[in-house]
Amino acid sequence: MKKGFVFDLDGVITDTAKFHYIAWKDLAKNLGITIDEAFNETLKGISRMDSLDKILTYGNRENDFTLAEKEALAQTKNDEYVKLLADLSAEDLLPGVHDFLVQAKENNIPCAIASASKNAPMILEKLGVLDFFGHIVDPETLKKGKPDPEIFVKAAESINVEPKDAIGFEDAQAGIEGIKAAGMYAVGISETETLSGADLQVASMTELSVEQFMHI
Ligand code: B16
Ligand code: MG
Repeated sequence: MKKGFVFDLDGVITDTAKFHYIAWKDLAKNLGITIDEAFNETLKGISRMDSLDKILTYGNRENDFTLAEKEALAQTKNDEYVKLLADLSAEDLLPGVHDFLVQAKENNIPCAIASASKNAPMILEKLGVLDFFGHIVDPETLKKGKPDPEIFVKAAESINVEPKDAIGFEDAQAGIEGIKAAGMYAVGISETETLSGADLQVASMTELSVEQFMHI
């Protein structure tokens, strides 16, 4: 019966997609590949290496690089991405997030992060909210990425909550599918897209209160 909250990072806690986009766009350009914002949408929630593979396939260059070369390309992208995060601060929290985390703490509801990002701990620290989370799933430990439920099941277990008593928050379709496959309640957060399969969808976390999840 003990409730718990499991949050995606990019698109739920903060909007780092715009920085991923700049870094991927620059890397792709150097490889003779042009990506636009619509293509960037397809990279949301997708791991770094899977994102690179998608870009190379999009540019018909999927067979042009060895694994070592691809790892070097992913590192180059990450170096630029991390530089773009230099000024990240509490002001970059998405609306309603801080209030919701404070309410969760007041109600003793544990929170975990289920993000594909290896940069999650550093980003949460810069945003000033690291201490609200009992656990951050390390994406290196996963066999499969979203939409596989593994990351969400691990996140719930890490805070000693059964998946059926956990509420997951996601901005990407792959994430909603993973949350539902984990047997959890799914809250979709998106102003622009309809997230199919979500139990509840809102445009922003300002529309949510911890109280409404106490008895579901
Ligand atoms: P990194 P999420 C995801 O974050 C991003 O949406 C996705 O664009 C990115 O490729 C992925 O993290 C990996 O990030 O390169 O920092 O390890 O939405 O799962 O919080
Ligand atoms: Mg996301």
